[in-house]
Amino acid sequence: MKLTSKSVALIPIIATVATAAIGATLIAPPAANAATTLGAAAQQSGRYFGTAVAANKLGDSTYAGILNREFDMVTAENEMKMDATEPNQGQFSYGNADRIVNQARNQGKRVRGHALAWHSQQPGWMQNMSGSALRNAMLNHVTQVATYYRGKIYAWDVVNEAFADGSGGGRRDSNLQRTGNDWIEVAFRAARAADPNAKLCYNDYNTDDWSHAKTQGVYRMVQDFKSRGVPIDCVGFQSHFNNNSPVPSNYQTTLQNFANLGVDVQITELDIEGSGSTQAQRYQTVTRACLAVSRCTGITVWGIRDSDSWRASGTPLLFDNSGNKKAAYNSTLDALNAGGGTDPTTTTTTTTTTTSNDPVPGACSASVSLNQWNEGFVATIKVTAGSSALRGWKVTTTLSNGTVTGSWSATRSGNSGTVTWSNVDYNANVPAGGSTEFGFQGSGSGAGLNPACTAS
Ligand code: 9MR
Repeated sequence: MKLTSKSVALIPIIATVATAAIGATLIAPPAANAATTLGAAAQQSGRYFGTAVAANKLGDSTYAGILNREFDMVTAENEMKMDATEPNQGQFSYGNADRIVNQARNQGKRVRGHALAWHSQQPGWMQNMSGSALRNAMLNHVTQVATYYRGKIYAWDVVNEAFADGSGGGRRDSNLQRTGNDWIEVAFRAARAADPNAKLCYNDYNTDDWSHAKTQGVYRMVQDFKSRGVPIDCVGFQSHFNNNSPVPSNYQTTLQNFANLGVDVQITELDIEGSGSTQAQRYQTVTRACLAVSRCTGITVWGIRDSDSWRASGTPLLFDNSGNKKAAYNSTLDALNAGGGTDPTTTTTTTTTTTSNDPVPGACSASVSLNQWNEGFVATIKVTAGSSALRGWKVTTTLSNGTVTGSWSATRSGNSGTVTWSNVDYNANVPAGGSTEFGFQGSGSGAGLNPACTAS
């Protein structure tokens, strides 16, 4: 029997078998009991539906009412950016970000962190920095903020908007970029060390059209990171659309091609200027594209009511200024309730680690992953238990021509020559065969660290 998508939709039980057999992509029929909120509707296919939140609006009862009812993921619109969290160098300020994080978590919602490193919205003290001072300041910022929120963040936008617009497909010029092309991967490694369980994303705009040079540039970077074991888990597509920057016809292809690299994809800042059925249709197109890509794990809109938007005059959101649901809300909800097809993606993950000694029963081994630039380095040390669990561990490293300037997830003795590291409370216990990581940054050379581990 030859199945058309129309006949399959009418006989869903057979459709499951047919999908497996012919590898087709099908949209499932609407659920019998359709969900009535965006979050609940997205959860039916294991996805989330989130919004950007502003701390100073949490006291607005209309705003908070919609937030609590509709969304199951939250992004701080500005409160976790570098200027907000480190207004003076070395002085961290988490008050407004905490209000958003605590409100979300108290309501059972998850949090996307936005953003650890960005050329924009840097605090004044950072804007004037360069070279290794800036590199170290950036890394310290990533480490401190990700450590502070460890365990509370579903996914971090580790680096935001690092690629240039236009035809070249290369990096954007910025003070961070001028510290060396490896600044992005170094930031990702520092974020991984600080919060090993958060998904780590690269986030950008104008990367929705597969044929654009910028999209291709980001794609090549993610491909390179995956092939070299740089810890990246996801790519965020901001997806700010209007008539000058419409939803491209190949949007789903873009999401799928990135997913095929072995990363999750997320729509992170969705808004679509317009009104009525045209806007509703476009929201539905975007929602369906995510649902059709199994590794598209969720959608976040960039605000709640039109009046909350960074471009309010374009009425780009799902609720009007009074908090009423718009046609775009209904079309989005319907698309979520209709569920998603599946894609034939297979996942491969490549991790490159230099192992310096193999674990033996009851003992441990340590290996190093080093990022060296002209004047400094970041080292991530992986501690792996042998065939017995560890209750504590010590690692020694050798720094012949370098000095430690900062570290995370270990207690340190010394800062050059032979440096001894021992576990902190939360990473003392390592199950048999399991591993944990700590890291440090330094000036000079990190060559020849030669880490050695002993159980303690
Ligand atoms: O919505 C944010 C707005 O309130 C800020 O003034 C602006 C400052 O840069 O940032 C807006 O959010 C941006 C996001 O952080 C990154 N992608 C583009 C978003 C819209 O400009």
